[in-house]
Amino acid sequence: MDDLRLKYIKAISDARDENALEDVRLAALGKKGEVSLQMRELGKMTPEERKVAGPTLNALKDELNSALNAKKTALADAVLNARLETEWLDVTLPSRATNIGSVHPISQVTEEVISIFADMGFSVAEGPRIETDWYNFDALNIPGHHPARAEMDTFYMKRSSDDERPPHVLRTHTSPVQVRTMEKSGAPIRVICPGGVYRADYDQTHTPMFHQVEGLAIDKDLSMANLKWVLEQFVKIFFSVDDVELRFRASHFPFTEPSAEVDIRCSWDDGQLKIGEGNDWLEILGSGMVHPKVLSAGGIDPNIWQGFAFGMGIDRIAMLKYGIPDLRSFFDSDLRWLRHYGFASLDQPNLHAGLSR
Ligand code: 2U9
Repeated sequence: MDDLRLKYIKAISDARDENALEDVRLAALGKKGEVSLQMRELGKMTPEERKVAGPTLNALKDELNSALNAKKTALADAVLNARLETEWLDVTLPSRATNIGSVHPISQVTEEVISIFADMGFSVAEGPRIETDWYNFDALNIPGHHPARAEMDTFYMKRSSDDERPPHVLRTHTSPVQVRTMEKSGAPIRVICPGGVYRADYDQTHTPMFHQVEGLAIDKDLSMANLKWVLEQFVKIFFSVDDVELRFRASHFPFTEPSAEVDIRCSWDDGQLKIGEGNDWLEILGSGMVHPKVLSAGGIDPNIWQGFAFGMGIDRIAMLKYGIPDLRSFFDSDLRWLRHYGFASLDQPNLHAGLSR
């Protein structure tokens, strides 16, 4: 037993790595290991012999196990120490330059608009950019022969030649999202719908894709007065002015009756726009009371419910607020432009910290 002990204690101490140590363990304590075989011999002994040999063998087994564990830890420490001596890092070196992206003004302004209307109880809805002609036109009281359809310079999707159904369209406004909201949730409603829209038009002030935010409020007793208050709040907070005068000009949209275009008082001095003062007017919104036919199309009873709607161009109000001169530059993906007009990702708008930098 003493020989066995000396042999394995030495083998453990001599083991150079984990594999060698495992071989020693198997040779001593594995199923066919020498110590394990000795344990098996206990059964053949007389009770007296077993009384002496049993505890001695168990003690040997325990001692070898402890020695194996201690050696295992020592080997792992040695490996780690070797690594620590060869691998090192100079934490005082300057870090590599990283390219930090910026938030596009359209995303920034969309978030600003959302946070202002959210504060007034409006939620946000989104919908598909490829729409049926029913959601984009018919449900909004724009029938097939209506001049608004032609005026909107619609992009039509392609159907196969034997398909008689009317083609899908790229939505020309976000209004279909409000129709879908009416169908889905019914009245009352407070919702705004921001997103990209498409019209086949390209010049200094038009791009074939641009962004709108439209709002819809439906309830039993809403009027133009509520519309005016909501828009006044919006303009004041968005442009950070204490007071601003709104001018409602009678207009016509198929989906609202009556309809009004909304101008805000402003001045243009030395090409510098000031909101809320001066003798000029700036058109920023279209609005009106939702047409009864549109309520019906959305499954809402116009004899019980009524409400207001409005729409504005996000790109346009972004240009006005941040002094961006050219609409088309929004969509050029010019890195220098994005760095100049973009916003820091941690500078997201919230009403309490102030909307902008
Ligand atoms: C439903 C009912 C009514 C949305 C409205 C306008 C007036 C409007 C333009 C502003 C500038 C579009 O970006 S722009 O070219 N929009 O003038 N939009 S009322 O009316 C709706 C929408 C949906 C169900």
